[in-house]
Amino acid sequence: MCGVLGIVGSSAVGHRLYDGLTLLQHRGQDAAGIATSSEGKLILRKGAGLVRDVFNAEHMARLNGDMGIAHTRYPTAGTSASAEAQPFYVNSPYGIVMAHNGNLTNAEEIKRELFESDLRHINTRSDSEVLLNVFAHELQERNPDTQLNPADLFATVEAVHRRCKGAYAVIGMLVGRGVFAFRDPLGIRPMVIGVRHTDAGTEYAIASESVALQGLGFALLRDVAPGEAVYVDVAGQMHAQQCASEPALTPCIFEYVYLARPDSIIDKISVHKSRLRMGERLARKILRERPDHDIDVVIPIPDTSRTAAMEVAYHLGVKYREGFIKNRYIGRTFIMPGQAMRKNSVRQKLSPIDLEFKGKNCLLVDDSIVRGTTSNQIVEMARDSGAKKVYMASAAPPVRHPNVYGIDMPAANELIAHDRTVEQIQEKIGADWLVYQDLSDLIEAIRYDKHPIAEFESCCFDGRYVTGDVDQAYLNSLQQARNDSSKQQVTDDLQVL
Ligand code: PIN
Repeated sequence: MCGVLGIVGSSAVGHRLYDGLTLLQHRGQDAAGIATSSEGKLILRKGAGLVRDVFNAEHMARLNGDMGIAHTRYPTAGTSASAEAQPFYVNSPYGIVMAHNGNLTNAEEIKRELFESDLRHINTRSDSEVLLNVFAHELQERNPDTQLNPADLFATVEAVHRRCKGAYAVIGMLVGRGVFAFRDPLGIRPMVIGVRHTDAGTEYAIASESVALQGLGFALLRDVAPGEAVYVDVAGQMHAQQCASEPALTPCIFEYVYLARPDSIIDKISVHKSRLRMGERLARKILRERPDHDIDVVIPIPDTSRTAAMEVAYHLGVKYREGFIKNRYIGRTFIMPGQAMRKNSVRQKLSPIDLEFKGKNCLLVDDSIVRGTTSNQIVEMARDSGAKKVYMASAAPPVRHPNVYGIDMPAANELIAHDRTVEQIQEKIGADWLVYQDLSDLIEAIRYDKHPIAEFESCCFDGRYVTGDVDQAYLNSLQQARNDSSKQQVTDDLQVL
């Protein structure tokens, strides 16, 4: 998962892109990049690390111009090499920079086509570079005018939809001409448009999450529709068109569970409210399964689970207590590549307040259990702090299958729930009782009031891959390419010395 952002403003956008990226930092902490366009020139700065580490005052002073795009990256199909920081650039046609959130499930096949028929060189392992080259090739094929006609861009996106499979929310810029964005025909990854009226003119911003728009003073206009392409030209005119033959909104369910910020609204649904409802439904399940439960206290595993945990406590009628204090100077464990690093950081990251556990039957609530590394150590910590019984509840169902649409849940064998029953998982994490949210409850918690989402992309829970092109051979190749050890072995292809 990654965060993307683009602005066409009536004044400089560099600092605004920076500020917006910090609001999308939770979507990826591996690398960041900003590209702006000023007087027909492209200015690009990108590198490995957090937004605050990649850009210094000098870079910011040079990122001039009234339009630009930005990206914050977590590696999925690619690697964590700094050469794969985004946006990527090709010089023809126009000079295009592009950044992408998602994962192409047919990247290898397209790579071959690009090499053999389109005569394009792909230099990294990133599927975003593949996507950019497909886009550039298809745009060139349309012999576009010097000033881009939006119809050519829309025809290009149509062709991209035909060639590319998987999940992609894309932001791009044609140097000196405008900023474009599009979302795959199933709208798997989120993308919203914001508007801001100023004395100097109307400005548009497009972002992965509405929290970035809000922070920059843009009003949320709407979501980019699945399959739709949007183009904001240099004059600040917005053009939009549906470019997919059969669009169907199928958003990633995990955005609501954990990925997105609670203050974001995705596909018209408040992430915060969906998490409140997850808590309520989880409490109902607990009461169904254990009507005579002996839970004394509900303790969240910070941060994401707090919203659901509060509702669990409320509906169970027991106390809610903060029992784990998080060291705010350490990053998200889920988001750090490498199992060894993850294991180490749990105890560094969370420390218990003993008196909240001592002699009590505690229900620990987490947003999800993925690898189980955290849960295992947390249960142990609760026991060490004197808990009488340690129960564990997950606001999401068991994560049993790899995600292929842009979330790093790589090898099935790394997932604690893969090929295990709930009882076996309970035993493995050492809890006295383990309860998971049911998938049907999770869906209803998000899709309240008959919201028009027909279905969710929920492959990690049910193993159903909505793009229809994912088979065991693909999953095996992904496992090979993405497992933690091979990620660490990869080095940059582009040897800039
Ligand atoms: C943590 C959110 N959340 C905690 C992410 C850990 C799974 N993990 C998913 C639980 S926070 S593990 O809100 O960002 O602080 O099962 O893979 O160990």
